[in-house]
Amino acid sequence: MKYKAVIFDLDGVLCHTDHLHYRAWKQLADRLGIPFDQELNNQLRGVSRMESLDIVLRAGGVEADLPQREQWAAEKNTVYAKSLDTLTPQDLEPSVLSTLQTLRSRGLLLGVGSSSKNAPRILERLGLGDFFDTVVSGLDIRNSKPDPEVFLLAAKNLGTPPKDCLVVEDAVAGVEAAHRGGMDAAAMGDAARSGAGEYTLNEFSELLNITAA
Ligand code: B16
Ligand code: MG
Repeated sequence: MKYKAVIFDLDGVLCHTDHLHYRAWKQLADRLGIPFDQELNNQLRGVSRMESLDIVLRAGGVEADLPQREQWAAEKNTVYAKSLDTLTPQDLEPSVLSTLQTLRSRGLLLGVGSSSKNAPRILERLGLGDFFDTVVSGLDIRNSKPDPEVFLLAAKNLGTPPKDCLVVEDAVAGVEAAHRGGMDAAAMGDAARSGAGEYTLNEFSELLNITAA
């Protein structure tokens, strides 16, 4: 097989919480008088919470010191984290679960590499709390995508050299992180529309063909 392990991004790949991020950022931006739309929300994909806040503030021409920025980031996260209570295993698409199960049955190691500090909780809510061989989240890293740290740590935990890992990503920053870590990437969503990655996935189950080669 071409790969020994597959490392999945979480938001935009295994599940879709963009609308929840959007609502939480919009609520903060509205309060601060900063125009916030889907285009700006797209720029926050795969980017850490504090870096996301800085992008929003820059777009609105707002400057603030670190304590104030930390308070705003926490405010956004309170709204976002509360909204995660609405997630259930039904939010995991059946084709995603069956593809993951088939990949595992073929002997591939499966990991998650997410910038989100909420990743363990999201996986728990989706019923995937114990599924993956490793979960590396925003809680475990210092540098967020496009830095390769999240994927390199996942590969290390899996005991698999980067060249034998395939990363699945929806963010251009995430595909760049995979490449900087020496890994191939399969792109979905926004990253696919940008033409990033060695492969483009129209359907999640197409991973079965890519990894079988
Ligand atoms: P949190 P991923 C990323 O998750 C999201 O795409 C990004 O929009 C978010 O800002 C980031 O997590 C941090 O999330 O505030 O929950 O720590 O796509 O890398 O799974
Ligand atoms: Mg993502």
